[in-house]
Amino acid sequence: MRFDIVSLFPDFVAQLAAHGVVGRAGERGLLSIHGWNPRDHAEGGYRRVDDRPFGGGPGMVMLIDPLQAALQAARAADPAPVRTIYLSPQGARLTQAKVRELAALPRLLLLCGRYEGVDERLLQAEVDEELSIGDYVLSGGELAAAVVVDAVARLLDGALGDAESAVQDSFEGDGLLDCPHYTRPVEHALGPVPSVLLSGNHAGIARWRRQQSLGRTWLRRPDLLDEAALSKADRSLLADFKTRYLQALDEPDGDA
Ligand code: 9D3
Repeated sequence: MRFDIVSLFPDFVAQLAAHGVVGRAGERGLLSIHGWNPRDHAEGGYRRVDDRPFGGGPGMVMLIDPLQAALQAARAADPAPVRTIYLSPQGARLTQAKVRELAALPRLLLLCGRYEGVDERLLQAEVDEELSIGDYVLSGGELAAAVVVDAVARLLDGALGDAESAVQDSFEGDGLLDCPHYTRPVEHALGPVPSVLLSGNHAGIARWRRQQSLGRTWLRRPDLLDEAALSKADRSLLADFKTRYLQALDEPDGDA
């Protein structure tokens, strides 16, 4: 899969391509990342890429022409059809379902804004889709583009090692949060490892993990529980978790 990133910060793109799952996927030839700097497509000695907003107000707005030229150069660099995505606070929220959709495409062209944003006419003419990564304020679209690339890259066939598995993760599997994890030592000043995990009873371990996943989702992300398809056994595990959780709240010195 090919990613093109239009950004005023080309170093950022290089960093993204050099590390982690994304870097390794690049080394394995599963993806490539190409940066395009609108400043390289700006006219005149000053190489302006922004100007003051019509109507007044604070901040600057990115000019149409350098962005359009950068987008066109990126598109022309490869014949595969490309979806153009603008990362912006006004976009639809990125979800794992959207990530899966994007991972099936041959190319993505990611447009990163800076300053107050981009001239609306450029967006109307050149952008297929607008995405946000969440309800908090970033300084620009670059970190959001990195999130998109990372989330998409790990879904590409062969991107994850044997130990890593996309299917096991929250949101990729059954829409529940993950269970707690423990490793050595068994005895530690911070507490013991739950005995069921040391029992060798694989059915018991699976049941405990499922119950922890259900219980933690109920406690921390009840919104996810509304969407999850729970079996009869799941509902009984969760009911038991709730009973024991509420009992523990009643016992002032309870460790559970
Ligand atoms: C403080 C400036 N704001 C005035 C009301 C508007 C604003 C402009 C540009 C807020 C943030 C930004 C830069 N953000 C992004 O480009 C961005 C973003 C984000 O801020 N949050 C979540 N997802 C994204 S994707 C791109």
